Amino acid sequence: MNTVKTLAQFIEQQANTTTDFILLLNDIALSCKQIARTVNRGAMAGILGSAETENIQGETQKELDIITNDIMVDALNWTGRLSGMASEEVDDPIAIPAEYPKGKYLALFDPLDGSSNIDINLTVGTIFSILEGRDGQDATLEDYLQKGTEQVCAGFVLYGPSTMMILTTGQGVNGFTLDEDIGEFVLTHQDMTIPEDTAEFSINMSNQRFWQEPVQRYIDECLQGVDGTRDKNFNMRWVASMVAEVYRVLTRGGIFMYPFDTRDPSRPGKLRLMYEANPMAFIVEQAGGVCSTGVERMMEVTPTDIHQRVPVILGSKNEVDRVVSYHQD
Ligand code: AHM
Ligand code: MG
Repeated sequence: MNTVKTLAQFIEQQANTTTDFILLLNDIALSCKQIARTVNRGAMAGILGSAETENIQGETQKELDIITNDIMVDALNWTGRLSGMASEEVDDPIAIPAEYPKGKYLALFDPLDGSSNIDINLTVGTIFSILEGRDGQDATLEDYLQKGTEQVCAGFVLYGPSTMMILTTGQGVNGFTLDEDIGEFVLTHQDMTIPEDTAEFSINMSNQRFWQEPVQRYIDECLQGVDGTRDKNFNMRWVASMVAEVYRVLTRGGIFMYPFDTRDPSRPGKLRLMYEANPMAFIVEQAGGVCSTGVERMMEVTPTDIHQRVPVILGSKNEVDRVVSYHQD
């Protein structure tokens, strides 16, 4: 028999899952289905382009950044399963309105990652991370500033040719595809693992002059191919959507880097620890890969700011280990 297993059915069968957690995940899945629909309607929904406001990091927000953020907040704030939320698009943590009950989880999310790809109709996604807070209490800023190792769940949803959710609760990584006919995410990619070796790298080469020596050295060796010390040719990809890059790494291996660069000393990298780097690190490690800042395991970075940025080097173990070793040299 060809049995269909939905996301909720799958999670229910995992060890140590509570009803509250299953329902929270269901709420997140529901909001991602709404986002998928909104993204899919594109220009028909009259939502493309800039909202002419800036987020805390000084970036112009797209209409869809705001719309998708509101979808998530509205789906999650009243259910009694969260003690608070934090979003890449909102300056301060988002409190649960006084009229609603508080639960024990904290949800952190980037509602629409890769949003520079919206206007050109390429893959974007939602990234989320679940931490435990203080049950029944309003979350304080300190409650959110936990290391990545404390995450109880991390996932991302890809809005691409098909809509997919990739998820870990610390028991491996599994992929679910949205079956539009039944409106459910169904298990399609069980126990995803990242090959230890790869000959494919992802980095925005236009920033090359700002990189530090270890990354310069690594990329230089890749570019030399069979004529250099690596003795093999490398391929390169850059989608400018972390969700798409990490999905590719999960399916065929690779190394993805948004490394430290010297453009702006106040920004040691582009990607955000709490909404992007930590959830992806949890997923990548659970799939057998590695995620590092270059000098520290990502999930052991002590957060000091909810919006802090970090250098990110992730993917196939042997390549990431090599870049980390260049940092040690
Ligand atoms: P965003 O959250 O504002 O969309 O920014 C994050 C994205 C990542 O998905 C991607 O890896 C990176 O920014 C691309 O940056 P760049 O445009 O510098 O290549
Ligand atoms: Mg992002």
